[in-house]
Amino acid sequence: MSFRTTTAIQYVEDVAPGTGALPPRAWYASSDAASLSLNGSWRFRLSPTADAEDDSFAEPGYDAGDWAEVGVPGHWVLQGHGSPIYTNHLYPFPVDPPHIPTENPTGDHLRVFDLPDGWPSDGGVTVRFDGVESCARVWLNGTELGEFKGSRLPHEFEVGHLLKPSGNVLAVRVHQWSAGSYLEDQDQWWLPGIFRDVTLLHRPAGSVRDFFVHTSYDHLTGEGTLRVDSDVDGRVSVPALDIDVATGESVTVPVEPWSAETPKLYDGELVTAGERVPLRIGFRTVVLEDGLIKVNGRAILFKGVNRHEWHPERGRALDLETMREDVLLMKRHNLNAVRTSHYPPHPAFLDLCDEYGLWVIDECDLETHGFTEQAWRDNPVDDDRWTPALLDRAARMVERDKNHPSVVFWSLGNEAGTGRGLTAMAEWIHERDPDRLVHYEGDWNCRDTDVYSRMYASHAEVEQIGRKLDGGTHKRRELPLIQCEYGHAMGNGPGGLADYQRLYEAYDRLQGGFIWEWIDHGIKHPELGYAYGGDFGEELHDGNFVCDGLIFPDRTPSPGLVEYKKVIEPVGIDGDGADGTVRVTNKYDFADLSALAFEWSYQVDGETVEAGALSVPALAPGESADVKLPEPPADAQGAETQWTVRALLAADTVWGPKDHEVAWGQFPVSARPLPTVAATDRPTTSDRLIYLGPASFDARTGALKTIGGVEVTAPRLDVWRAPTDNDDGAEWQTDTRYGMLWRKYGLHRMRHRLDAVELTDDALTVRTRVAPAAWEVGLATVYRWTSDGTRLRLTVSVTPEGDWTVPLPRLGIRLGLAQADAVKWFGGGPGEAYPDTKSASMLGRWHSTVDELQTPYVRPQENGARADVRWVELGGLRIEGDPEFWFTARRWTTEQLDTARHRTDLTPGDTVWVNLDHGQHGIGSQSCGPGPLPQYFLPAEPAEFSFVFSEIN
Ligand code: IPT
Repeated sequence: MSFRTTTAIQYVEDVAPGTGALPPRAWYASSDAASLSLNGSWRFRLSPTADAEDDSFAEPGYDAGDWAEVGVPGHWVLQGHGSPIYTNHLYPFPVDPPHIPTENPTGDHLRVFDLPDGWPSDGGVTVRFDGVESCARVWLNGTELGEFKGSRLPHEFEVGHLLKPSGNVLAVRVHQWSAGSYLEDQDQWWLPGIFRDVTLLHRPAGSVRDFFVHTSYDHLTGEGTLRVDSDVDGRVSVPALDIDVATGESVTVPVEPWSAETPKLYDGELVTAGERVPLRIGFRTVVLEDGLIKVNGRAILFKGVNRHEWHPERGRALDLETMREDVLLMKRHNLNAVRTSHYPPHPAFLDLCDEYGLWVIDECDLETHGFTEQAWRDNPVDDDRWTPALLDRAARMVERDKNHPSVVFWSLGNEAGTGRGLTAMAEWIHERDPDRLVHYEGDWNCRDTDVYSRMYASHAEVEQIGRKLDGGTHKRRELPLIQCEYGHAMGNGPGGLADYQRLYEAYDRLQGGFIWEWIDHGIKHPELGYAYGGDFGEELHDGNFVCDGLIFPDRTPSPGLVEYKKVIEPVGIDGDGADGTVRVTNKYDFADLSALAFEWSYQVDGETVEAGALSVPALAPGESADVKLPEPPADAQGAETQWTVRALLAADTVWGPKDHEVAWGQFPVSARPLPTVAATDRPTTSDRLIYLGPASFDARTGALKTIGGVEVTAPRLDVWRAPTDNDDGAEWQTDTRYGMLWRKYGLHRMRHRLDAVELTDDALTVRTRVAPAAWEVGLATVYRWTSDGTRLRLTVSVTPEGDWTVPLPRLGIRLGLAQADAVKWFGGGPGEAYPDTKSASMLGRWHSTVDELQTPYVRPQENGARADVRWVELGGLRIEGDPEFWFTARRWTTEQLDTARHRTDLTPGDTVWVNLDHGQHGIGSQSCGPGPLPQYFLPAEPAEFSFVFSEIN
């Protein structure tokens, strides 16, 4: 005897995509057909299993008065019902496809609505769900419409025959887990709910059902061809082009082409007997030719990013303004491409990409990454039973998004291994839309794809591929490379972007890449600030691996985005300060430089003394020109001088205001005079103190106590930094995870042995050995203090002892100041920089505060260093470096920073801790990809560096 009544919920575990839905079609907003948004507050009831409740709630007259309410679009786990779960690739349930756990949070949603006055009575009506995670069963007025899976894809049902003028009851039962969950193992939060719009669409008699706008652009003739196929006949007009043709008919006229840089859209209209549909038409041709991805005859270079949909309070339920914010931020940071990792985005996002100009890789809602744990056994993409579901997903993406000029690639999905199902998807897509290319990274033989795509390949391998020395199948050798993911923006980083960009620009075969990823998926949390994996008591989770974006959860740009903006700037500005010329290179693929205004300025010790306009020809893409700079202002004796040349928007554009900075370059004229201090003062002792110039020291330890009236916690050698996510590295990278090795070798618990305090005629010298317990390695460290009576110079000499097998995190001194707030410096800024993340560090005079110097990484870690600092003033001291140094100041110690899990764990103390570093280890990308390149390592080597301290009044 069987007690489990499975029939009612069989669909949940059915590998089939669903039943009852209409065939997929283009997503558009009609000009004249009525529609009714069903977004808003819905009645909601959460059950622990799929079959805990019967379906009587769908019957008209059901009293849901005591149910809770949730907002649609939304995720119930972000609205007080249950909790989110974060796993990277592990399925948070036993892997036994297509079965899912008995514990299957199920949300019954109810919405009662009236038709607005004047709602037409002719034709049909559909209800469209733009996104429901992960499986839904739908009823209208007690009649079941069907069920579906495919969370980030639209599903539409015919409902005209069921509608009443008032009191309509739309009932939706949503299951968190379903067979579909096996296909949706993307690295992100599991967030059930009706998270995109629900809309009622009137379909007048004779209305368009589906249409396909085909455009192309012939770069030789300058003509565009348009043909709109529609399954209901009608006419197509484009007034600006004098086009008025029947559907199905081709027309060729001179046009301005569409590109991400010049997103020319023509407004048109498709008119059938029953409906008018606005069209936004972009003419462009995407081909693979000569082994290159070409648009409108030119090879393009992707300067892209992977974008998940994210909002810190609403999860993947994004409003239009948030989507626009993403696009504007991307445009303002010189990005030209988005991969919609790892599912089709809200369709309005693609409208924005068309309008503002971004190349799009539109990715299907498919990932089966968790099967990697069982060597891909039972992988649904290699099991024919699942193929209909895969094809359904491919069709729902392509049909929905096919009319967007911004979409140049269809991507089959992400991290799904290999298999016949993927081949079937690729074949169907190629057949349905031969005018776009197909992407999938998991296919290193490029069996199904039109591009060789990789993720996190090292610089060396990328270069090999660029040089066509990588081998591979015959087909692959004929294809260009893109890195669909690289530069892992988790925490501090990613490092090494400039080095990748140099390769992308050097080799034709390399057509750029997409940083992983756009935004940290932190969830706003009352106690933790932003929550990440594990903060909701998940049984399995991957911690802060979900916070790996170029922008913070609140969408403030992180230093990684500022760095990327500089690295991918579309204008090269290189100069020679000595001969006063600047070489300007147009790195756009399509646009000339006429939209930009150039400006020169001249700095003396970082301060701008003169500035003016620089006239630069409107260079065509790829062209360079040498432009003469004006005569430099009268020589500033004994000062460091330089030119800065900036490219700014010449006028307001749709994405940025006039004077928005697009690119810049700096070139030195005269070098910095290094600070000197004549060692004329003689150390004296009295009581328990030693005096030298403005300073006092502890006579027994030689520790600095005061500089003039400023109390100082004595500087000591410091080699420790709170490991970044990239220092720690991903768990699967076992060999060179320095975050772990540094801890193993005790660099976070160095002891300072005092060997000697020596007074001589002109110096106080303190000899020490800095070393960790348990190990024989150490750093013999000598502090030598001299003074000319007003200024105090410290020279630190470091000699490594023993066999150092790891680089140092940092090398410098740390001191404490009793009081400090405002900070002024001459050096790199305004933001943070590290050896391999300092392209955007601009040499100048900057000011900030100790609090503002902190970079708010969601998981606290080393941050906030300023590079190439000549001098800094804070806490009543001026500190000059010989040579330039890295400056960091914070209200907590490195040790406190290291133990904090969230920003809210950091409590400001009384002391401001200041690190003055001679060196920093690079950042790299090892939280998922390669570590720093060798040239950014900080090896344990003999070093000597000095600082000059003086009191400022
Ligand atoms: C890669 C995934 O494609 C992406 O979704 C994300 O998880 C990223 O890693 C890391 O944040 S897969 C990786 C194992 C190479």
